[in-house]
Amino acid sequence: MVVVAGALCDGGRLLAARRSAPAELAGRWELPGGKLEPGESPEEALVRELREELGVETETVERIPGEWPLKPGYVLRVWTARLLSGAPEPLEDHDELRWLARHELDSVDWLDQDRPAVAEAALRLTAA
Ligand code: DCM
Repeated sequence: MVVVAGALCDGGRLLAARRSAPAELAGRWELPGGKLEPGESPEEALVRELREELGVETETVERIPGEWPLKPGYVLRVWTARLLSGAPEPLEDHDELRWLARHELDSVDWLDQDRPAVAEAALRLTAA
């Protein structure tokens, strides 16, 4: 099973989202996303998840190479994404959002499995 997550970049900053559940992950920060639904491409799933969780319209830009193991049977794949409209709000699954500049990326406690993708996304952060 594939879990997709988005490195949403805007104005040279990356969006970090603090999980509100489950208990063992609550308080840790992640790249927002979720599980594919039947028949969806990963990119479609990510656009849907970001709409549901954050209330924004986005488009995927590029896959960050690699995949990272989650619980048994699940892997994490990450895409960079661009904001098309809206301002992210923590509508579901998160209780706080922060836009982080490259030098601020270490200021939140990322989920271990998200850290390699965050490091790669940092290299791709541009002012665009
Ligand atoms: N997950 C993760 N990193 C992310 C997004 C999700 O490790 N950036 C994990 C947390 C859950 C699983 O994927 O175990 C499914 O996520 P969700 O509960 O958000 O659907």
